[in-house]
Amino acid sequence: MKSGVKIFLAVALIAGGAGVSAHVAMAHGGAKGIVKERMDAMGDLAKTMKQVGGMLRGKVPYDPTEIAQAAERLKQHGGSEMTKLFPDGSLEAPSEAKPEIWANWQKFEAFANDLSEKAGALKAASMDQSAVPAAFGAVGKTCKACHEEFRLKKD
Ligand code: ASC
Repeated sequence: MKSGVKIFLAVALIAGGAGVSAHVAMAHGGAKGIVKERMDAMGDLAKTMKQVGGMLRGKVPYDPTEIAQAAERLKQHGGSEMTKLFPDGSLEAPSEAKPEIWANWQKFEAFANDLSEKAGALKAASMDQSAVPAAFGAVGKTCKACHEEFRLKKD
């Protein structure tokens, strides 16, 4: 690869990463305690999703080992690791959690479990490049479904 192209790609990668961090820092500014912990966890999920998404879109070199590691990371965030970050009524600003979470706890729990399950399936698919996009899409669908139901709309 020509060095100019390399530099361009490096700058684009850093700028992309900084964009995610800046967005997360803005949305999560001033968060404390458990609200900060879960916003940080969501930020790590977003970053990990973007890392894999970047590979699938050819923005970052494709690496099945990194996809497997990312999938494991996504999986670890799900299930009880996710639900324990939502103690009853923890809604302090700048939380974007809806009170419906606690009124529909089983449904919320099911989404959290689904994250681990779909991420586990992505890990299992990671060595079969043709299976990765659908498995990755299923993880993203889980993120989206839970956000649509249980996260406040951003303006
Ligand atoms: C992300 C992110 C989300 C989900 C969602 C998937 O990377 O920040 O909220 O994926 O967009 O559809």
